[in-house]
Amino acid sequence: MLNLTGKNALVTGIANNRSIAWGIAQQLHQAGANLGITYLPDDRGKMEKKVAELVEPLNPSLFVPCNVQNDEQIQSTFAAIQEKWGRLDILIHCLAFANKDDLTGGFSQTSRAGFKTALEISTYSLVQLSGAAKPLMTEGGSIITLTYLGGVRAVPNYNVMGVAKAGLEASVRYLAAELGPQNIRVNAISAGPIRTLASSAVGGILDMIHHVEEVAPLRRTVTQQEVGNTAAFLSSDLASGITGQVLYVDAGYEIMGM
Ligand code: NAD
Ligand code: 0WE
Repeated sequence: MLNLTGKNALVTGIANNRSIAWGIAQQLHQAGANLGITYLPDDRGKMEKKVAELVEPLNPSLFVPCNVQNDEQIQSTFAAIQEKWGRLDILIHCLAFANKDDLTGGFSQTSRAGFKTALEISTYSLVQLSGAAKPLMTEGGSIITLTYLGGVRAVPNYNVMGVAKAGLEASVRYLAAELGPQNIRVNAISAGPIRTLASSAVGGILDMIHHVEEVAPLRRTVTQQEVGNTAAFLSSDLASGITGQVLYVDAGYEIMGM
């Protein structure tokens, strides 16, 4: 049985009840993990209230603001973990952002600023959070990030996010190589398209989902819960021999040629 009792897990990327991170947090909680949740703060405190209400049933012992563009917030997040828990076992990186204009039209028209934003938030943040987690993962650990097929194939309109995901998957390999001697495993889950806040803002996402439903071996898309189950597995000792990998949770879509 999958058992995460006694493990401390930090989950980033919950915005609402459709977030993939929410599916992951629920499965980690069910497996007995002690949860810390971060949220992206806004000026009005609306996000804080919304996410706090959502995660309340999971009894998080840590609930902190963490905008990954803000070094101080990252520092204070890990200072809080050090102080309250003393040790971190599981880090879930489940966030991405690109400007909306950069997710449509010609990739060659991507601006310098848009490229920088997408890679800073979606790619560099994994490197930075992992670096901050490293000294706290004193009994080994598991770091998990979320990626998408658009990082290895040219998916229409995914554009600069595809480049960010390619960099993210390469970062997984370099982090796995560096942190392996400390028994910290680093892996990515490549999820098929799921309707979330981020994906619903994308034009044509429903057509993409219908295409997957026709072509994928399982003839359907995947759920947040299925991604959460895979994250719980990768977090656990059942996955003790797996690091540096990209694991597809996509109803088999990635293997198809037509
Ligand atoms: P979502 O909108 O629920 O989650 C994205 C999260 O990123 C939000 O919680 C948001 O607050 C956070 N975020 C954005 N900018 C941030 C910043 N500067 N600092 C901290 N947090 C920030 O959407 P989602 O689909 O659940 O996305 C989660 C992850 O899953 C992303 O990495 C995404 O690329 C990946 N993914 C999504 C799909 C899909 O189809 N939905 C498929 C494969 C991979
Ligand atoms: O990684 C993602 C979503 C990434 C994303 C989405 C948005 C929309 C709103 C990043 N930044 C933003 N910025 C916004 O302003 N996915 C894997 C879902 C997704 O996004 C696509 C897809 C799929 C699938 C964009 C184009 C084409 C396909």
